[in-house]
Amino acid sequence: MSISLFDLTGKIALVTGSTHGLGMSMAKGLGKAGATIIVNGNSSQEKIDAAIKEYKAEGITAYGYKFNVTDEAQVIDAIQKIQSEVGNIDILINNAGIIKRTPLEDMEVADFKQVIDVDLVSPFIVSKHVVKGMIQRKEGKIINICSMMSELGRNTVGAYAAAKGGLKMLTRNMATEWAKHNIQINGIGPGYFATSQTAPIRVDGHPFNDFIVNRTPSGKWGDPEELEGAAIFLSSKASNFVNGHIVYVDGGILATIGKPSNEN
Ligand code: GCO
Repeated sequence: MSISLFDLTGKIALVTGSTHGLGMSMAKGLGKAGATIIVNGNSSQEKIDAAIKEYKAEGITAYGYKFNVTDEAQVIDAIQKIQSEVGNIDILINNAGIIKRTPLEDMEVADFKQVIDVDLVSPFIVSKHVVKGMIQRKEGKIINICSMMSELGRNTVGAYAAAKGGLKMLTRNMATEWAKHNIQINGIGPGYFATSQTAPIRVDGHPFNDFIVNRTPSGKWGDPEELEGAAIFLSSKASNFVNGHIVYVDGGILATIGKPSNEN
C-alpha cells in the first residue's frame, strides 16, 4: 500500500482544544504526518504559546488562535484570520469539550446546558463555518471527537452522554448533507485514556480505575499517542470513501459485556 495515502504534507488542520490532552496528541499525529497545525484554546494566550513551543520542538509547523468555540462571532472571526494568515482549512477536528460529573437529579440546568453547548453545539458552529470553504473547494475532512458515552451511559455523566450521543448523530447527518461535496465527516470515539480529564478517576486503587482496567479487554488505560493513527487515517486520502463512521479507539470496551473482576 502506498504510504502517500497517509501523507498530510501541504494540508492545514484546525484542532479545537489542542493546547493539551487528546487534542494535542491527535494534532501532533497530524503534524508528524506533514500537516500544518492550527492550535486552538480559550483559556489563556500563555497556554497557547506554551503549546506552540511544544509542537515546534517536535518539528511541527503550528500557529495559535485563541477563540471560544461556543461563540459564533469569535469562530467566524478566527476562521477568517486563519484563512488570510495561514491558509484554507483542509482538516477540522472538533475536539474541544468539557465534562461535569454530577448525578442528573442534582445537576443544575445551567451546567447541563453548558456541557451541551461546548460538546455538541460548538462542533456544529465551527463545522458550519469551516465547511463553506470545503464545499467551494470540493474537498475536506471533518472529525468529531465522540466518546464511549456516544454508545453507553455511566453514572454522573448524563449531560456529557447526551452531548456525545448527539455528536454521533450530528456526524452522520453532516455526512448525509456534505458527502456529495467530496467531504468526509467521521468521528473518533476514544475509550478511557490517561489524560488530565481522567486523572481524578485514574488514581491507583480508585474503584473506577480498577473498573476500567477490568472493563477494557486490553487491560489498561489508553496512551494518548494511541489515538494518532485513527486521526491520521480519517484526515488522509486513505479514508476518502469512509463517511459517517465513528472509529472507536477503546481497547475493545464496546466489543464486550465485560467480565467478573476475578476472571483473567
Ligand atoms: C468519564 C470519562 C469519560 C472519558 C471518555 C470515554 O468520566 O467517564 O471522563 O467520559 O473521558 O469520554 O470515552
